[in-house]
Amino acid sequence: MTYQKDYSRFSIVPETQLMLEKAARDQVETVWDRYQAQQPHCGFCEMGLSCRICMMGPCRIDPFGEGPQTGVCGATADIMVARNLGRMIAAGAASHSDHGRDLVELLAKVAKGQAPGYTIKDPAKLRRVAAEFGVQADGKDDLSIAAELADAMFDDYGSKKDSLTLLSRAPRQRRELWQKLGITPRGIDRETSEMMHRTHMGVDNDWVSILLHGMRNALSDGWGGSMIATEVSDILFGTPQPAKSTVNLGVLKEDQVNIIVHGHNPVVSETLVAACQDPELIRLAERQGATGINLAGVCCTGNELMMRHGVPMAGNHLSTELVLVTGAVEMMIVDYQCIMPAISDVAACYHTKMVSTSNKAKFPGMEHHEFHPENARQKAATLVKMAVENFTRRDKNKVYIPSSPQEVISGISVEAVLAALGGSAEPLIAAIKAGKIRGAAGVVGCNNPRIKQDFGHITLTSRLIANDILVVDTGCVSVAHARAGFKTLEALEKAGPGLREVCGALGIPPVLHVGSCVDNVRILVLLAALANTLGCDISDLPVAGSAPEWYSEKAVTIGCYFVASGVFTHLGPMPPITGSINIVKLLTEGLKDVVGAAFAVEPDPEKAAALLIRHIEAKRAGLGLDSR
Ligand code: XCC
Ligand code: SF4
Repeated sequence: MTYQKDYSRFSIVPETQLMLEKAARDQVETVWDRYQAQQPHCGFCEMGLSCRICMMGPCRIDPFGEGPQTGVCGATADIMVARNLGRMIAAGAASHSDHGRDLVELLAKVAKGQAPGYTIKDPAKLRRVAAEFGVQADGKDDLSIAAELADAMFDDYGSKKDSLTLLSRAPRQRRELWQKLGITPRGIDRETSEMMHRTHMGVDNDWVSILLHGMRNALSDGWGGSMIATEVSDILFGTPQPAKSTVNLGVLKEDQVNIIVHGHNPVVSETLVAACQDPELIRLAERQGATGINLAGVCCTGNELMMRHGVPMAGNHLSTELVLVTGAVEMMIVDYQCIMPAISDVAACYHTKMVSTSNKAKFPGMEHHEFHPENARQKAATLVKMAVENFTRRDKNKVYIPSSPQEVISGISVEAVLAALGGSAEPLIAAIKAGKIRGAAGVVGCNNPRIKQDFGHITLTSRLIANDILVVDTGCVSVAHARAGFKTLEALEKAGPGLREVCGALGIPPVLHVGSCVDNVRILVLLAALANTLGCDISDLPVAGSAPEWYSEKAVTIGCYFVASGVFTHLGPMPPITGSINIVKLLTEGLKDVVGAAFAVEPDPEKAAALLIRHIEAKRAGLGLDSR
């Protein structure tokens, strides 16, 4: 293949380029090869103009006006695009919220004493969240509170309510707006289920109405399922506190047993942290000729462990295969979401054992070891032992670790931000008012082979911090930023003078790691706290969101709940909506008059930076602050 020599076309990350060379030598196919093989992508699908919702179809609409202009049922371009987008939102919301449900189930099991190996690590947060759910804590022990809280949370998933509990965190103006628009989310599962219903043939055929329900469905994730996922994770595993860690392929150790966790839900990976520290298993590793057991993460389950335990991260989405190409991984343990099914084929070229752990996520070529709260501790020990025993099968000639670890400061929960600020958001607001910090941006989301790996993230964020905009990140961007050295105090040199001064005084980097994809809700909570302190709505704040390299349905949902919460949000890759000019206009313009924020799509990160900066300065002017 002719493109193989020029790996800088695929990624700006030097270690990725080196590993792609090794992959070619080892005859390993990667996501970039498969992406190339798919070119050109289907133009109908890219525009949202194909539909296979029913078996009168599948149907396509001709965007040039010559072929059919409706599906067999009569669906127009507007209806088709809206239904397709609606189903993307539903899938994203379902993914996050089902992850949240798994945590609530664990909380309930912990309360009943049925989950050995798990405890309540943050009882103070348990009590705070329980109070929000109306659980009386007086005189009760932690486990009784946990049982009642889990029950109350299960209720938020159902149909008994007309509003989700944690919406109370949103500013009053925002809640009133949602009410007026009829998009207050009622039950987490209900909104997703209703979206699937509405988009069945012959139900909701008003594209505006479908998209409004899309907002409601996304809000049920942001202020519902995802928020529950984050809060319960903090209660069970501890609320993150700033700590140092390391990133990139250099975190793999040539002389140790390397175990990688991949996926999203900390339920499995948390138990592995303890198992990897078991002195008996470490002695076993030594007997195999290793000097220890090294646990590292990729994707969001990696983010969860880094945030809470400082466990290093080996890479982000597009690096997941390349981690295995190092030939130094004894075992990869996956839970769910973003795990490419091809990954077992990569592992098969090396000695790496692949293990799946969730009853809802099985993969070809993986050994399935199902984790449940009841057996997780013992399963974790079994897997680590298997990994250790696999060390002697490693082929030293195939091992190549291309880089040395990059330092990173992680673990910035809202609680940690407020503690760093001395207990309240006031100092941050003062710095924004004084214009030292112009505003803040959440740069979040994935990698996507459509875009050179990390190029979108790094270019955009460099411009933002140089213009005194504080950046917070989650998901796979967090690894991109960390790899580029943005999460060290040295990175303050890249920041504008005001941001450098404020962050320098606080001893924090200009780019703050707030967590995994579900942890985007930490950004919502922080924005709500800022708006409530200022007595304004979220849409009045000098803030913006961006997903420069998004790929996943979850990212669509996140984008929608940010916009519906009043945050201007930029997307790098164009979502499949260009088949409907009405919908493009609504999402990029019209929504401003509806929810006070809209989307912008701009593949060029330089231009995107200009959009974000302009937006933030305009919001400053709106608040009566100085504006550049
Ligand atoms: Fe997946 Fe969350 Fe995207 Fe990374 S960032 S590719 S969704 S792992 Ni959320
Ligand atoms: Fe075609 Fe309508 Fe069926 Fe979609 S729902 S496949 S447009 S007939």
